[in-house]
Amino acid sequence: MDGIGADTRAALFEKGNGAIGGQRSCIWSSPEGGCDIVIGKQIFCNRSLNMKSIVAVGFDMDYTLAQYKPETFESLAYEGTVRKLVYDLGYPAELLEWSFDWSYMVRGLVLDKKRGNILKMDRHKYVKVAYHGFRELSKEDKVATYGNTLLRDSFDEPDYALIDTLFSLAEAYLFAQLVDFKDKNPGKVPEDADYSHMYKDVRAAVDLCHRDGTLKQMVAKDPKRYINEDTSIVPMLKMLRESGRATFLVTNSLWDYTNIVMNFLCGLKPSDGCSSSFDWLQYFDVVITGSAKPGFFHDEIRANLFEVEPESGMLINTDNGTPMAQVGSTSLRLPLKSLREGCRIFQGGNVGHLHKLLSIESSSQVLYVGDHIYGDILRSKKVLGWRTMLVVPELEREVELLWQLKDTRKQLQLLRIQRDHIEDEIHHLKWSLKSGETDDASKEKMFSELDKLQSQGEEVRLSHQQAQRECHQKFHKVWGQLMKTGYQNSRFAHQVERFACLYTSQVTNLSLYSPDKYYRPSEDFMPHEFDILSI
Ligand code: U5P
Repeated sequence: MDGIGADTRAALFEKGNGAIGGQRSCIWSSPEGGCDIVIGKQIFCNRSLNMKSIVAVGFDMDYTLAQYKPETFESLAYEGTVRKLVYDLGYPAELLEWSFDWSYMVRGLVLDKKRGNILKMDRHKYVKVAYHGFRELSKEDKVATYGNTLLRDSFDEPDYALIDTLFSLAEAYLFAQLVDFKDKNPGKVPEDADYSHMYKDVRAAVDLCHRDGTLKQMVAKDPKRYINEDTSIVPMLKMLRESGRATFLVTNSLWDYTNIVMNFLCGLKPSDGCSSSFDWLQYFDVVITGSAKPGFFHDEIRANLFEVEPESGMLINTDNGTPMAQVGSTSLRLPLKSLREGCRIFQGGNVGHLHKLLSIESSSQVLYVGDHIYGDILRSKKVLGWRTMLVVPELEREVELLWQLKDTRKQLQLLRIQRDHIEDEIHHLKWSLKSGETDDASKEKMFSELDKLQSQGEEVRLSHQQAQRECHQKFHKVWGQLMKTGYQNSRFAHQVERFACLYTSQVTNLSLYSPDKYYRPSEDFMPHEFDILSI
């Protein structure tokens, strides 16, 4: 690992490279001969990225640098939302008795707002798993509702909602509960509240919890309860800066909250009596709060840029009637007494402002790390041409399980091949019998062969189904594997593949690799090709 100090490296490896569950079962050896990396912490590459051409690395904060604990944080969002539904929007008080299973919903699901259904689909938008509230739809109902290919390209707003951030897990669960509740107690939900209306209420109430202090005040009081501590964030930021890259933060959170969360992540807790410490700013060149992503990524959108005075949180208008006159020029630094090591803090603005602040010449020199396909990754890559890395915390467990279940998965593939083979033989035999060119003795033999094949086929089909169900449930009891739907990539996986140049389970995995690494994707394979290494 070139370019990293020994202390930084030690701190990174202590956390990052420990075996999971005490088993060093799936260690990946770097082809560069550098180090072994636990498979759950690897950075996976969809599109070549040479870190040498990256001059600035940017980070989203919430659910990227700050990993919230869903069991406490999303529960808080859930409880706050229920209270708003009951006290502000007229939903019955019995909702207050409900409880939240934070592990039930997963990212990548799609809510059918009108029908009250929750769907998991593959990359062709074929709906493979469908629930109405918490009741699984029968295959017939599923096909009748979603089987029409013409319908398939319309799984989008406004009739559908995508559960594509971890922030959405609570609202998806509450939506399912409300659908069940309305079906069983039609008179108890507010008049005119159809499923879509209920979804709208839930969405608005969740959003309000994020904006009115319901959540943030609680997190500020006790960050440790809601956010995972991560001692490898500072070494990672140091490593990037030591390697000569500029670092920046672009978050939709406002300054006061950003400061609390970043203090916590960088090891400065309010209990140390330094709630207003700004030491963490030394790890960044620019911090943009209240960025209003994804709009931030469009530089044609005029958004005022304000500089933030860190101590008071006051905003200073940098526009002064001549937008960007000061921002673009290094000689015109604002005379802020609290400026730390050149790090400047802003609110609002757009990507054009950021590029000028960092003297970015080409957008392909920027790597941005985020957790939200739509909010962080899709727009920044598609609109702007930034290089992107998606943080998918679910991946760590998923790849561990893929490894653990390798024998079962192999078995599944074999059963699938066997099933296809038997089906082909059956068709062949049936066809020969139909053609009528065989004598009676041969026909009799063929009939008995057909019987044998049909019962064998049924046996294989059942074994395959059973193994598939077991495998599915090991990943998630209801929705199965995040990145797969049956044998196809899930819709979520398809989006990861299309929009994220890199993806990994945790942002700090960046520091397990050289900051100058050339990330290269594995070879693409079409069904007619074969992996040369597997023969
Ligand atoms: N947030 C909302 N409404 C939501 C979900 C999240 O306002 O429905 C807020 C979070 O509370 C956080 C910000 O302040 O958006 C996420 O910012 P980022 O760091 O991911 O950009």
